Amino acid sequence: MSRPCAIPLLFRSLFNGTLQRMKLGNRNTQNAEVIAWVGKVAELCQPREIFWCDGSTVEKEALTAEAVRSGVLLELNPERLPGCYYHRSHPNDVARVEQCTYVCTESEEEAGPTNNWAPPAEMYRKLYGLCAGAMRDRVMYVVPYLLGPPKSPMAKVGIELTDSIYVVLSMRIMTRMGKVAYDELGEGTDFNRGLHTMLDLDPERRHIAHFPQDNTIISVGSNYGGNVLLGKKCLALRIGSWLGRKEGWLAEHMLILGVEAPSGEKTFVAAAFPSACGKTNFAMMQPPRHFRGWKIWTVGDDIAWMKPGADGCLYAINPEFGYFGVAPGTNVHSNPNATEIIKRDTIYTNVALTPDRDVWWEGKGEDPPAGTVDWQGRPWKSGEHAAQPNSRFTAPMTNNPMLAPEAMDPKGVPISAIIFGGRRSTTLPLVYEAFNWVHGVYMGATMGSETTAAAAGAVGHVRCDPMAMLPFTGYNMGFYFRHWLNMRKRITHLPRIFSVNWFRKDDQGNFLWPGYGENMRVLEWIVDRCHGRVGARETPLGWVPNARDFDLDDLPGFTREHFERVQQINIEEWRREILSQDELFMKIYAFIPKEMIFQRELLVARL
Ligand code: SAT
Ligand code: MN
Repeated sequence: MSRPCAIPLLFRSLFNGTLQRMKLGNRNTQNAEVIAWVGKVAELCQPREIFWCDGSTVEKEALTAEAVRSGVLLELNPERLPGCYYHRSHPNDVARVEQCTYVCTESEEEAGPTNNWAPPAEMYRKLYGLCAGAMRDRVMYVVPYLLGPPKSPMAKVGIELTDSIYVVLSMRIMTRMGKVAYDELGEGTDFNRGLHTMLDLDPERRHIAHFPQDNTIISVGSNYGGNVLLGKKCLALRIGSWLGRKEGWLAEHMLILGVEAPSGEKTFVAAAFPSACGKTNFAMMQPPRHFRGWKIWTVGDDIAWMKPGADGCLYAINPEFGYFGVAPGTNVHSNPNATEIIKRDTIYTNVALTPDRDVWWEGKGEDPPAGTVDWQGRPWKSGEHAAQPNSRFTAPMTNNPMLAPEAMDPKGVPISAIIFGGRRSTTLPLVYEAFNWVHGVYMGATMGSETTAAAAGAVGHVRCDPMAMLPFTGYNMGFYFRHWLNMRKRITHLPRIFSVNWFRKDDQGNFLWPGYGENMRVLEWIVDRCHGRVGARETPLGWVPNARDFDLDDLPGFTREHFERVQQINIEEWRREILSQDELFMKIYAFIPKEMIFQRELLVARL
């Protein structure tokens, strides 16, 4: 840094002035509701100070300096990784914790059988008890943020109160944080109230509780991204899906990308894959050389808010402003764009650290240099994880050279295709297309995926993860399917719906499809289908590409036979697949729309 002393001094003056500024009313907002609520929470949590964030660069520098001073962040090698910082979380706090995540609706039925439910009054009582005096020796930061582009009819304001400086700096990357949110809110009272305190990171006291009826979130006892960056999974998906049902739109665990053809034609698609199944890679894909003149534009890599427009199309915005991506496996082959994006202004969490203050993870490419320490700060030993499998980078989307200009458009982008995908080593072909919307909803509702390190628990077993939303639907999953079915009536130009699987393997465990940039070939077929330019063959599952139509040129070693194998439909495997859907269907049987049952019967009959 060019002025090593200036920042801490500035920081001290900012902090010393805080209480005084509070009294003077300099809170960056005059919104009475916000001020009253912050006062109420301060009374409960008893912070040493209150810091009202404005999102400015000066503030970022001051907070970063404080985070470094207090050991929360370590500055990385400024020549190689300018503006980048390193963070280690507590080893017991490295992923989302679904068993500690609650949806507190008035009735248990509203939360439904796939969510942990508790009565709101009971949960408030318990969490207020845990929060009482919890910030006594800490600063409480007031973090205003906007989800979605300013002036978008779909944008929403949230305010997170947190005692974690790591959360503040991460929220500043992940959302439009600061004054912009107050400007959007004005005198209004419609904002999400988020309260986060780390407590002592005791997993026994960890709770991530949602109160959809009050547009409120309380998260205690964690400092891991998905549990504490309340704009992300908590507001943008769990509360978002609840609001979406109420207001006639969809909050989905989907990337959004634009495909630009050599003709200049741009087609936007949204794709739902579960956590750590390649959404970020797909959203930033670089087409292989064979696709000269084609471009992929990223709108978002994790969350889509989609609403029917006046013209009858389905429009999507990315509510986020940054990427919270899985580090392991990120390299110039899997995601060349990301390797550029994360070279500056990035916070790394739980990756390994090299002696020259660079970062390392499994699948980065080269071997780690001698003296590398692992994510827990211990000398790394070969054969052990250097980076935690769910280690992450947090980087601003404005670093992305392929950021779609439309990502800033308040009206969003029109969606031509919706893609559902999972991580499946068997059964699921590379690509097929639904016969119609209702069939597509059934496909999404019954998708299964092998579990990953993004959530605490065993990895690698197949579980039903409808629309990749099992951990994120903030209400009854049966009602959620009904809402998807009902959307059909509100959209004149329905997107086509596809299923993809990049992860199918042969009996020896080798991947049958090269994946990564080559997924462009699948995308080309999908885009051509959307524009009615290519035919397809009917199968029991849906429409599949005619082998002659699927672009395999310039893909050495991959023949038509390989394509047939990755597309193969094995009737026995599919019978087992349908039986495995019982696990979810039985659980939500009382609420499941009958269309889902009929679709299943039709599939059985076709098989
Ligand atoms: O940890 S997050 O929930 O933010 C990321 C993910 O699991 O999708
Ligand atoms: Mn995600």
